[in-house]
Amino acid sequence: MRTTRSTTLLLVAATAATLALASAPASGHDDDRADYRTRLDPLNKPGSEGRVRLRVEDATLHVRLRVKGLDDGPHIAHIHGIRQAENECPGFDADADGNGFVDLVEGLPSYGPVQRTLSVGLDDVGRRLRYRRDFTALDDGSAIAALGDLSQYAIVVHGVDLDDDGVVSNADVNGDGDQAADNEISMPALCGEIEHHH
Ligand SMILES: [Ca+2]
Ligand SMILES: [Ca+2]
Ligand SMILES: [Ca+2]
Ligand SMILES: [Cu+2]
Repeated sequence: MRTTRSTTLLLVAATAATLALASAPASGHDDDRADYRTRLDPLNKPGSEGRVRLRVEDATLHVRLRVKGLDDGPHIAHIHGIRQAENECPGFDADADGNGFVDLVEGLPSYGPVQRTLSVGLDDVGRRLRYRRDFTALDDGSAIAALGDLSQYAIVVHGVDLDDDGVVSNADVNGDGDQAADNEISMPALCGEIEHHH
């Protein structure tokens, strides 16, 4: 189990532009406050729903996330995207292998790589999520300000029970060694495009 989880975390993390641990000190003087919100819509988990509110204040990102209708098990959440790129939630035309699920990799052209992980490892577990968290850096160590306008990004909540055992845990449901198409932990459950909230 430990090995499986570690492998999965690496897979998810590998979608980030960089894993650099060295962090540049926050350099901005961004004293503006900007509010955003997202409605999360089901991608591979029908019946799920969620809302995220985000506020960028000075150099801090405040996040309030609520999701319900999930399968039991761990749910990783990310801000995905690239500045000035296509930062959208995929439709089912993104299901390139036709297996009925838009997996993490198939969705990347739409929502882009991971910029900020909102979850705490695999500790956000259960059928519903509810948390408030503050962040002062992106996953690559850059200041939050490097994201720019958050309406260029999307939020993805991962974790779908694919083998119907009632829990998100299997990183390779078909047992073929490929941990993308049928990975319960990285499988996107919901996605929402971030919008300004005035
Ligand atoms: Ca697929
Ligand atoms: Ca399962
Ligand atoms: Ca597989
Ligand atoms: Cu993600």
